[in-house]
Amino acid sequence: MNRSALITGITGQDGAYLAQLLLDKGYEVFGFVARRSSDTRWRLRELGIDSHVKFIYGDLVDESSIMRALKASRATELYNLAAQSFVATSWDQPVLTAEVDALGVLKCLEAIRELDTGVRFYQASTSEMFGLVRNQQQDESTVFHPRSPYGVAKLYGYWITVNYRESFGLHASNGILFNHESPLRGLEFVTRKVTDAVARIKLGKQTELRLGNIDARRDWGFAGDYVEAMWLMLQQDKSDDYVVATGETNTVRDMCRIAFEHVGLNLEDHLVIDSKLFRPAEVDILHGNPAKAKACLGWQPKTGLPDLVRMMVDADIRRVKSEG
Ligand code: NAP
Ligand code: F7E
Repeated sequence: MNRSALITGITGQDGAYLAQLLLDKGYEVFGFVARRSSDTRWRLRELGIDSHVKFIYGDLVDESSIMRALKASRATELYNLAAQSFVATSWDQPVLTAEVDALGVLKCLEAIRELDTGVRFYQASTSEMFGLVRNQQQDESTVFHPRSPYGVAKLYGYWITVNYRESFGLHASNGILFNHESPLRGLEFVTRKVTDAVARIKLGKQTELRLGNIDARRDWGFAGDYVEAMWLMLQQDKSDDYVVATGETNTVRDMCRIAFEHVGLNLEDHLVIDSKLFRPAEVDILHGNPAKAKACLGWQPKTGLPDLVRMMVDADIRRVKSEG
């Protein structure tokens, strides 16, 4: 059977790795891309797959463009990864965040309902929905309490996906993914900000690293491992919701230490705490329990935090060196 997938957010970190995974599996891959005034395809080029993806222009705020993309691609699977995904920005642009991260999901589901082609749907839900956590380790039954406009918008996306599954029998699944990183991570997120800074400090191009709350704890995994879980969810007979995490939690400080030690530097010699980088409300700790994904999908993470951080530092050293 010919399999084709439409990926929104294909120019982002996860979109690039997912496209690579699906191309390797023989899928025809369509990328739903927003028109931007500058180039956004560097990740696809880094993976060497830019010319293998078929691009369709559209925007999640424009339902007609989603409908057209679904028709043109004849996709059997739709992965909705597009989002305003930076938590800090969601306080500055809360309405945009809701338009894209909440209503954008509804628009995808409405297009699927209207076209009635049986396309399977993946929604990129997030551990940010747990926010002010109620359980020591969070799983699919943990109560949600989002702490940012991003988390609140994503919670709508989560529930509308559940609702359309229950109301209309759509094959629609939520992946509740904990933080996942890679050399393709955006520079605004803390891990990549740190690994880029470590590379620049090591190569004499920067002296300090300014951070906010380094006591926050996250359950960090490798994006390349996590996209496999997304695909597995859509291969199940029944759609469902799954936590995807490593089951380990570390502080931002721990993560920094690994990065600095990898190149023989001392974190304390370069770290500056900047109060402007603290958030109006913080998610202090995230610690996932991926037992259901393991039992039902046979998924488990392959990459631990130390290997992930070293991989990112090495990639950033190569990049900074190539800048000359
Ligand atoms: P990312 O690197 O920030 O990528 C976001 C993607 O969304 C980009 O391709 C961006 O396009 C696209 N996009 C933004 N607004 C759009 C719009 N209005 N219409 C169409 N496309 C739009 O994010 P990521 O880390 O790959 O994450 C993928 C998804 O998983 C997101 O939904 C995120 O919220 C969610 N998530 C991420 C994590 C994580 O730790 N990475 C954890 C849980 C959930 P441009 O490149 O053109 O801006
Ligand atoms: O922050 C702290 C910050 O921006 C992690 C997104 O992919 O994962 C991501 O959201 C922690 C926070 O990721 C800086 O306060 C300290 O406690 O890397 P981050 P995030 O907010 O956890 C979830 C699961 C998603 O769904 C999101 O889309 O690090 N922190 N100092 C800092 N964070 C940043 N960015 N920059 C700092 O200077």
